[in-house]
Formats: sequence, C-alpha cells, structure tokens
Amino acid sequence: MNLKEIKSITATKIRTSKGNPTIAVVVKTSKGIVEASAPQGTSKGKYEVREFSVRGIDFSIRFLNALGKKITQMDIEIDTFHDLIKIEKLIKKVDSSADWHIIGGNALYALEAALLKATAKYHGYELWQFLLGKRKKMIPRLLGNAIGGGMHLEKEKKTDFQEFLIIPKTKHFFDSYFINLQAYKEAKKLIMACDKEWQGLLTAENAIASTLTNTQVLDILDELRKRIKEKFDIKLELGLDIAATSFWKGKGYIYKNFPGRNVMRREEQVNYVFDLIKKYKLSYIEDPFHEEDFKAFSKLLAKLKKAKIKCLICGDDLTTTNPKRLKKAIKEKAINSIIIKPNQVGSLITMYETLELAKKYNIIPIISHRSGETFDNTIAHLAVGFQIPFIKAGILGKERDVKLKELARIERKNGN
Ligand code: 2PG
Ligand code: MG
Repeated sequence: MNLKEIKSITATKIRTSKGNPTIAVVVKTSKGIVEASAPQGTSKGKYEVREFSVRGIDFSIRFLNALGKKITQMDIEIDTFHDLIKIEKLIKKVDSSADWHIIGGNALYALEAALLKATAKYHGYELWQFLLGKRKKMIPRLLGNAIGGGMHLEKEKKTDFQEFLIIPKTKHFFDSYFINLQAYKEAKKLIMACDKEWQGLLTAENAIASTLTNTQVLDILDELRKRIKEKFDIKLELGLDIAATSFWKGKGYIYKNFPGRNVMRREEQVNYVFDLIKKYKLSYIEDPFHEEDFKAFSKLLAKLKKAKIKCLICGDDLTTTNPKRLKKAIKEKAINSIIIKPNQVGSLITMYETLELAKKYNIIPIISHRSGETFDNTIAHLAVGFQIPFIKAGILGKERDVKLKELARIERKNGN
C-alpha cells in the first residue's frame, strides 16, 4: 500500500477503563476505516518509554495529526510488518530520543497499530493473517487475573501481591475463556465465605479485591483448583504477578498484609517465593523481585533448576519489553519468560526485536493487557500473528472481553 492511498490519519483523546486519557488513531483508506488505541499501566516499570510527549498528551495528539497529514502525501510503500521501519525513520528525524519523549510511546504505538491494521485490510487480510502469513495458526494459552490487590487497588487493606492468576489447561482457547469465567464465579463464592470484609470491591482489572493475606488467597485458589477439576475435569494452573517493585522500599520488601511479618530482605524474599512455588505448585511467577534485582531472579531460577521444579519466572517491570533489558536478563540467567507489552517500548519494531530475542533464547513470551485498557483488540492479533504462546488479558470487563472474544473468533476460523 502506498502511503498516498491513505485518505486520512487522525488522532483523538479517549479514556481508558480507569478513566484516564489516552490516544486513539483512525486510518481511512479506500478499503475502509480502522482504529487502534494505546492502553495505560498503573504499576509501570522504571524503564518503560514515556507514554506521552514531555509537553503532554495534547502535544502528542497535535504531533500525530500533523505527521498524519504528511504521511498521506508520501510516496512510500508499506506492504509488510517490517516496512514500519520507514515510518519510524520519518519520526526519528523529529524525535531521536530513546524513550520517544517528543511523540510519546502511546502515540507511536497507536499510530503503528492503526497503520498495520490499515495495510492488512488493504491487502484483504485481518491483522493476524497479515502477520502470520503461511505459518501455522496457534492460539495462545490464557492467563486470567482472578484475585488482586497491590497497586491495582487504592485501599489500605489488600493483598501485597498484585495479581493471583488462573491458567486453565485446555486444548481450545474457547474452553479456557469459558473456564476462567466459571472459575471466577466460583472464586467469588469462596471469597464470600472466607473474607468477611470483602464488600464486592474489584481491582482496576476487575479481579476480586480480597482483604485476605497472600497465603489465604493461595489456599482459596488451591481449593478452587480442586473444584474446577471435579466439576469440569479441567486442570487449573496457578500463577502470581507479585509486582515486587511496588513494595520494595530500598532495603527490603515491606509487607502490609502479612501477620507477624513486616520486612523481608532480598534473600528472605527469594526463599519465600521458592517455598510458595513448592507449596502451592505454582506454574507462573511474574516480577517476584524489584526491577533492578536481576541477581535475585537468577538465584530463584537456579534454586528451581536444582530442585527440578518447573515454573515460569517472568520479567515485566524487570525487562519492560526492551531488548537491552532482555539481553541483560539473558546474560544473568534471570528469567525463563517475559511479558510483552507494546506500549512499554512504543515501537512495534522494537517489540518485535524483543520477541525474537526471547524466542531465540527459549524465553517464553507472554503478551499482556494493561490495567488501564481500551476497546482495542490489537494484542489478540499480535499474539496469533507472531505465534506468542500465552496472553494475559484479564477475565471480566468489556475492554478485556473484546480481546478474548477476538481470540475465540480467530480460533473458530478455519485455517489461516
Ligand atoms: C502488570 C500489568 C497488567 P499494569 O503489571 O502486569 O496486568 O499491570 O498495566 O498496571 O502495569
Ligand atoms: Mg506485571
């Protein structure tokens, strides 16, 4: 598609599920209209790019609209994913900063995602088909945030860990989608029976905002796992996003909801997480240590290897979808899994670089939503198009559901 084929590119301000402003980009061509928008995190990593321009979101929007006009007059071909480099080269003439501080990462991501959707449509494909080509279609496994706290909840009494995740083991994505909803309902019953202080409050991602302690919640999930097995004969794996940076206070991890315990030093945290993995047979742990502590990640991974325990140790705030951070993690043998959030780096080309690097070193990539979401379904398409084996996309809420439904629809479609 020649950029001159584009009739218009317009950027507007929209609201995320948390009510905060973000950016949507609409691209019009003779083949139709497409839209993409960028989400927003709450517990953000220190090494993420800027969301919006240093001059604010309105500047990012003005910048995009001016750029959009220029783009539509350019005699440039965009026919493959990698042709996005041509767009980035144009932008780099004005914004050569590593953190996109003039355009803003959310602006860049929304623009690139919308341009990709338009290009795919122009060629008669859906985005996932356009990215996947002739390779085999694989639908990712689903991680759902059932119970939560941490920074995703503005309340005193809450779990220190940010997300308690359920991961059904099913052949088809649709069954995982269905089971997570059933398991969520069942979890609610269990919470109501055990957590007398819970008054229906949910976190930013609509997870149940229990007031119980981390281990009480894990006990509930253990029971939940049994019930799901009995009722549906489906195995539910369990995971955690500890998001440990949010309660690391320089010298130790400060636990607020841990009876008899307040501070945990680095070494103690390594042992504590290891024991939790063992005791609850956890399959997945995200950010068990703060974002600078590659060494603690390495220690945990080595301990698990020695004990022959299989568990995904995943970097999110640690790696921020950034290839340089991933290289460091690989060198330190810190992780065996990585969260991929496109707006952590802004550029889809850089996200792809991280993804390929992860695959090369057998680091399992997991594409993820953010706590502040929009109705955009791009991550569902990226997951299938780039053969990403897992997606973390919540359980409840329309903004989460559009992604899950899209994956179920893609799964239903025969072939590529
Ligand atoms: C995370 C995410 C999404 P946020 O930490 O993994 O669940 O949260 O978008 O707030 O960074
Ligand atoms: Mg996380």
